[in-house]
Amino acid sequence: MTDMKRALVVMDLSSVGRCALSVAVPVLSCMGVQACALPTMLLSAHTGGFGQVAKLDTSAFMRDAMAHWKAQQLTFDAIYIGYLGNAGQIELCAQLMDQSPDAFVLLDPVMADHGKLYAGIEQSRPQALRQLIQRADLIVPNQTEAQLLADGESPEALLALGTKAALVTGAGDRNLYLDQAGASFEVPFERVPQGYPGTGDLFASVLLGALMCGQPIKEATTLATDFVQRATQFSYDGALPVREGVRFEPLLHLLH
Ligand code: PXL
Repeated sequence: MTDMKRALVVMDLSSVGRCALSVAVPVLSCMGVQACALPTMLLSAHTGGFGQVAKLDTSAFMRDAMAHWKAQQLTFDAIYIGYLGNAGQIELCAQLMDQSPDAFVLLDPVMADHGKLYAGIEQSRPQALRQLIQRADLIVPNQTEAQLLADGESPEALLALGTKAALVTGAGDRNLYLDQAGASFEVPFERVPQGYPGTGDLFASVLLGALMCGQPIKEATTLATDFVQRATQFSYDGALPVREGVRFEPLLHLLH
């Protein structure tokens, strides 16, 4: 039996609030993918709603981990990049791609939502991320991130940045896919009246899990869209505090 596929998941570990690694690792595990976590930051909670959080930048650890994997010739089937602790980690991500040249690269350019950059993300981030976008197989910006990256132009402008494909989440009430081969489709969804932190992480994690299990992009997008819709509805119906994120744990079995 060949070993299960493994994904390197490069994003923060936030203790409270259900985002980033706290979402990606359980989702990928549940879907039968080995999730190898590389934390870019340690935080006591995500940055949207818990005041002044405790933070540790783990860039030095990232470098040591990468050197270890290089020495051991460890590579990954996919590299999933999300929230980065600082712009310097962009270069580390480029080196990770060099170390696993055959990896499928999923880049979530996490930096903004609802029309503005997240607290602590520098203005130059959209420009700086272009270095990774040109090497990505798939990027999954939300509407705000797509506009920042494409300078307000239409989603097609994202492809000009060199990524093989782009999936813009929450473009109106639909998720919109387009790729260099000229394919495109939309998956509509119904928004609950409340936005939750971590929904982008949940979406991208389910999407990657499905792709790594061999599902075609349209099926994978539909699965991820439906799962996020269901989880947000579940959280909304339960009147859960928004800053706690989406309560996906009781629904994980649906991905198994
Ligand atoms: O879900 C995106 C995200 C990831 N990581 C951290 C965040 C956010 C969004 O606010 O604060 C630390």
